[in-house]
Amino acid sequence: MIDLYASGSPNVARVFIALEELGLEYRAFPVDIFAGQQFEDWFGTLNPNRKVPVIVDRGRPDGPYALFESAAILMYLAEKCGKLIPSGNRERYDTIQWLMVQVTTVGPMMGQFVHFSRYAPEDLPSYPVDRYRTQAQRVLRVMDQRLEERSYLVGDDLTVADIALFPWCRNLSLHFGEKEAKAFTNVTRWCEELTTRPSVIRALLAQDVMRQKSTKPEDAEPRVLDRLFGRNTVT
Ligand SMILES: N[C@@H](CCC(=O)N[C@@H](CS)C(=O)NCC(=O)O)C(=O)O
Repeated sequence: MIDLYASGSPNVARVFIALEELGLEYRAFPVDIFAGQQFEDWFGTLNPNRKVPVIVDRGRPDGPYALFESAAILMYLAEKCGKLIPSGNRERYDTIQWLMVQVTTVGPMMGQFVHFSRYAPEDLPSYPVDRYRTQAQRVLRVMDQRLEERSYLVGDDLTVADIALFPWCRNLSLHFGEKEAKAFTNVTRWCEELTTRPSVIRALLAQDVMRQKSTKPEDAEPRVLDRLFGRNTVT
């Protein structure tokens, strides 16, 4: 049994997708980020970095094991089941390479773009939001080229790299507008295909349940938002 500490965010969606794709037995527990639950003592013992997702694998012979960072969780689950990471040396490192593109570029650039577009003070110059938009769009073009020649990022089969990158990519029209999003033709085709997979449909529904059980960003108390966003405070 895997326990997943979750929210309704893209970083958590990828873990729901992997659990569903691998057919693992799991339970999901919402952590109410916009109510500041990640700062409670019990959560710090699971993840000292105080972010979701976290999993606890309760099925190990050597006792429960807690793991955080969504990409590390994807690799752990894939290796546990011997699926979603190819065994051939080149394909394996191609998978890790594209997983790293999520960790180092798509995740941080999209995350900061969304932060500055939604939460920055209105009088802030447009430099940060422009910078994160162009950097996100640049790496999306790289992905788009890669997907021109293959069904998935590594080849003909789904890997953890696709699962890691899909949650940010599936909402491009929401972030950049329909016209700009559609220009990423191959990313759009790949997202549409992934969206119809039964495991992805189940995962996104499970993610939605987490969202419904949590405080909405617009209802968060200002002091929680300040702490969450690290405004003038280090947590
Ligand atoms: N690199 C981390 C990012 C995790 C992350 O940023 N989680 C957010 C939810 S999307 C969170 O828990 N934020 C709470 C906070 O920053 O206080 C991962 O991929 O797991």
